[in-house]
Amino acid sequence: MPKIDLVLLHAPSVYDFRKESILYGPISDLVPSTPVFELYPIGFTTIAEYLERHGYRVRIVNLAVRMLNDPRFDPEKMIRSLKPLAFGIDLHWMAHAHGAIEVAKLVKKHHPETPVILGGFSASYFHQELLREYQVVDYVVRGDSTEEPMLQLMRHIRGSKAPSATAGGPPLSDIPNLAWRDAKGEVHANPLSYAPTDLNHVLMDYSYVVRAVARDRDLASYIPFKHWLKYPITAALTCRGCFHNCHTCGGSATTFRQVFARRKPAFRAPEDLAQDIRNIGRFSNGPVFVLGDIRQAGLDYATRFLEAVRGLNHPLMFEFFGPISSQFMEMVAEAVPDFTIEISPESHSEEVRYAFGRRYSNEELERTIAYALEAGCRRFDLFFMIGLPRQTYQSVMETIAYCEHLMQRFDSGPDKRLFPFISPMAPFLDPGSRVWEDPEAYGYRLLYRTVEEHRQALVQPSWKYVLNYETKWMSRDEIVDSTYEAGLRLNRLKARYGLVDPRQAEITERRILKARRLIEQIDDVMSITDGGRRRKLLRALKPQVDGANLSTVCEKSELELPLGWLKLNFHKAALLLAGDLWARLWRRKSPVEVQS
Ligand code: B12
Ligand code: SF4
Repeated sequence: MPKIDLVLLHAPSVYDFRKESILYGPISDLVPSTPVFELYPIGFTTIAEYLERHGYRVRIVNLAVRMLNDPRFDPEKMIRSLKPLAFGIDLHWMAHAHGAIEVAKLVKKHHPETPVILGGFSASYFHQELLREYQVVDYVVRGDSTEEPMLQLMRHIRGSKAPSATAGGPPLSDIPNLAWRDAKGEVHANPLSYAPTDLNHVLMDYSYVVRAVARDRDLASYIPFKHWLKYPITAALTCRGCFHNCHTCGGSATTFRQVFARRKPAFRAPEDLAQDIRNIGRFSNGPVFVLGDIRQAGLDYATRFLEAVRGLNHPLMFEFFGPISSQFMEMVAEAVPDFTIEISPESHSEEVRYAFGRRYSNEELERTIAYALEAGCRRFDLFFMIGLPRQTYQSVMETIAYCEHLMQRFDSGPDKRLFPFISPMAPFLDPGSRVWEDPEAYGYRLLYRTVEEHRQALVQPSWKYVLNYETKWMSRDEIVDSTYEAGLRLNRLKARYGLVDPRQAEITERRILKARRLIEQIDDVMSITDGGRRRKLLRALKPQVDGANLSTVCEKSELELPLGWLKLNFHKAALLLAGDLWARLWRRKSPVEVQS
């Protein structure tokens, strides 16, 4: 088997989550992952595909999902067995501050000479601290587009390992976006000079993953999240960057400009985006989530995209950043009849919504819902959030009352397609967001600032102590209390309006009440000053804590579209693989090798 050049490792949020007793709370209820945040960045697949296209061999190992799915899986043994030229670890989401560093330590323990490369949004933001404070990190590749800088870094690494006669590769100081430590321990950050203005250089259709799974005979390491085989949702990315400036978002226009040197979003050509979706349909019948509002690049872009996907017989999920006109809704419905929509008004209160950075009224929102349902939208998800500027406990409860108003208006008949959800902004306020940079100006108090503080926060016994912020309007206690109370009320409403099965609602209610009791018990234990006793008591709570950790305020299945039994198209995937195998055999016979 040819040698692997790069292994991309995705760590769990907290490395030893299987041993620690942590009440994670509803921090991941509204995304496909569990609180371990086992989903790896889409960028793993684009980096891997780009490097493979240039003659490097890359393997993805989702340690988090393997640890979740198999209690006997030993991540250290796995890391020891891998012998690539370099390891890459994502610190994209700050929630991985613990796991990513612990995995880097394990890599260095077993492969002290092998370079460890970190990348992703949070690594980019904290590159100085990471290289200064953690000797286990050798490089940070900054930016939202690292395929080309990674290629240059791999050339450097391969060159430095080669016998001197053939050594090559650019010097570290020439690699765009790279931050590195020299022999004297000094940290250097090369300019962020690579921020491509389009996404034509990357392939975003998962074909690399399908091929790599067969080649490495290791489906278990490539699975994106725990239940993916049951619910194979995939994503298609319209762009990198954003035109908007929601104040708590670490992926806002301001953050992209300041942290990734991106002046405006880079869009995938609409026809390529449509082709990505068609390619996904070659191996999966599951829904495709079109990430980023397709109207962001203008109506012409959206129209071209809809034209290019016209007739697609595949469930598409669209996210829209604001109200939608009836004409546009009809255009969507006409092009892709099997579509769902999600919008995040964040609060029922227009004052809070405005203070968050979203400027539209409830009237516009309700009109949008009405148009969508009328146009045949299969389902409409509404997302509300807790922990916003100007939001009080009372205001959160009013959001739930507003949800009832919406259910009365749209869900009271047999047609139940409007689904509201609520969750806290957790575990962290985003690094690099406007609020992060100037918390007081927005009424926030930031409790942790450094990677190390976040790393330690993540192993606190309950999510209340993990949260890195509180606001002028709500303390951490109130954020937690309002979350559970809102969860309880919304769950009862959903049962009343027939959006969830009453038996399921009862289970959810019991789980919320249990989580609430546990929070109180943990608070009591935390007030004990004897550290040894405190640890012992917390450990004793672990079985109960584990039982309360999954899907606290709503069931994951509430987010899912009902699918037929055949979600992964094994037949088509096999044909895809056969085609690929044939191409590779043919290439092996060809005298022209791919040059790096
Ligand atoms: C799409 C998206 C998602 C998708 C994930 C899709 C995926 N698998 O990547 C979903 C909806 C599932 C999601 C979930 C979450 N998200 Co999100 N998400 C986004 C969003 C809207 C776009 C991200 C994007 O464009 N990525 C594309 C590009 C930029 O990244 P990429 O291709 O994956 O990776 C490139 C670089 O980042 C880098 N890179 C990444 N990893 C690595 C590793 C190495 C070694 C290297 C060298 C480079 C590298 O190179 C890649 C290729 O060029 C952003 C907001 C925004 N406007 O950016 C928020 C954002 C990234 N998410 C955020 C958060 C907080 C979350 C959650 C923690 C929320 C929650 N509590 O549930 C979860 C985490 C889920 C998990 N890991 O299990 C924050 C992150 C802030 C931070 N610094 O921590 C953001 C910035 C804004 C927000 N609040 O939503 N998210
Ligand atoms: S939350 Fe706002 S700023 Fe962040 S990605 Fe979404 S629309 Fe853009």
